[in-house]
Amino acid sequence: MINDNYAILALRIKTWGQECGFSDVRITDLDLSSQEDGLTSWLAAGYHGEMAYMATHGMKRARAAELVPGSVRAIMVRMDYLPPENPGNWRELEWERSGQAQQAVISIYARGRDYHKVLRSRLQNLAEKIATEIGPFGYRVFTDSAPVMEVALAEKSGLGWRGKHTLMLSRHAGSTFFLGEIITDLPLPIDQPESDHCGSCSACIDICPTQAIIAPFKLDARRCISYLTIELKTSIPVALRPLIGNRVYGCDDCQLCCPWNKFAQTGTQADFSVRNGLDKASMIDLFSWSEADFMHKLAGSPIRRIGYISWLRNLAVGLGNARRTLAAHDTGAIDRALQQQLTHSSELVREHVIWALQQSSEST
Ligand code: B12
Ligand code: SF4
Ligand code: SF4
Repeated sequence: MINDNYAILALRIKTWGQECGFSDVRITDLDLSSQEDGLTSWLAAGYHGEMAYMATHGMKRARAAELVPGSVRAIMVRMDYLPPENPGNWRELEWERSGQAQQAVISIYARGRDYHKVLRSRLQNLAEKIATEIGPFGYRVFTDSAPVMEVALAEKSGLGWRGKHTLMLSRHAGSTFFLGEIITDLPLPIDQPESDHCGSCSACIDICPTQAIIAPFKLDARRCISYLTIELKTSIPVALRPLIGNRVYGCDDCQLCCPWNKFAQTGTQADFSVRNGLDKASMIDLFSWSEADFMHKLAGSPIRRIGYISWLRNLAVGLGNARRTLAAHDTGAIDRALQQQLTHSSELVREHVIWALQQSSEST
């Protein structure tokens, strides 16, 4: 194919991408050598905590070309995830819920179907559409599934710029979207990066409950609530527990406060509609789920990946934090829920439940 034809193909891929449910599609080369120093120092500082896969893959994350032999480009996609039924004042509602100590706050991205499944199938549709038009070509689709620095690739492709919270931001869509890519051997023309629009703002750094954003563009994952409630499999450090509040799965605070998220786009995928009332659930209700309930109700949800033990651990921390906001005579329902799990077979669960029962308004 001659160059002009690749330029036309690139335009058509962008249109097909939109037909497959992506709000934006950009193309970049695979050179992430400028990220290698940053990645090395991030790993050397131990900011990845217990995410062993981050260390295992090491520099591979900055060498996307090694993932698919002969590959030269990444077709980067953005998929917006605010639930289709999203109310316009979603950010106010989210803040309100974080202030309601007994309500469970589950990160918005995790209230519907697992995005890995949704993006992978839409990316596969896009790749098959390309193959139908041009014949077989070399590719693999990824979303969060390969050791590759997706935000850095997306930044190069011009999907947006990297905010000081380290996430990708778009002037047209804020940051409430997932990234995915098709790594391919097609030598498509590349797009230009976007400039930085954070300016002097530092709202995300200031608001982070655990001060995980230790400097602009630099996150100590070990302090991030998303890491503590999703990635960490062991005991949550006691000093950080009170700061987690009622966030029982993930955290959205650094995005909720970001001025660019007034441009956040409602997703078009029915898959991201809220399931099981996870935007309105109380911690006591969720804590009463049996393991069978957890497995059944959360089938197809990203939350199931953490497993029932981490789920109970997180809820115990949230309930302990709620207990601290209540007068001693108002803690009855929480105490009963916690006491029922005091004999749980998991040492991890018991330890967090005991901690929770020790929290009281007098101890603050
Ligand atoms: C590991 C991981 C996490 C970890 C670590 C996050 C992180 N910022 O590194 C944890 C579990 C904490 C996490 C949390 C979340 N994640 Co996450 N995560 C990833 C994953 C798998 C890898 C990211 C990575 O490589 N981190 C490693 C470090 C080295 O990356 P880095 O920030 O790019 O590091 C650079 C800087 O540190 C810089 N640097 C280092 N030192 C210094 C010093 C100075 C002075 C400067 C300027 C720079 C600098 O250099 C490094 C290299 O460029 C990606 C998917 C993927 N495959 O890329 C999703 C991904 C980034 N996560 C995503 C999401 C949605 C989230 C959450 C919002 C989920 C939630 N609601 O709870 C939170 C947000 C937390 C946050 N503020 O980042 C999305 C982001 C989409 C978007 N709009 O950008 C991604 C892209 C997944 C996807 N496919 O959609 N995540
Ligand atoms: S996700 Fe929450 S804990 Fe993590 S950096 Fe953002 S505000 Fe901080
Ligand atoms: S809150 Fe401010 S500093 Fe943080 S990402 Fe948004 S614009 Fe950038």
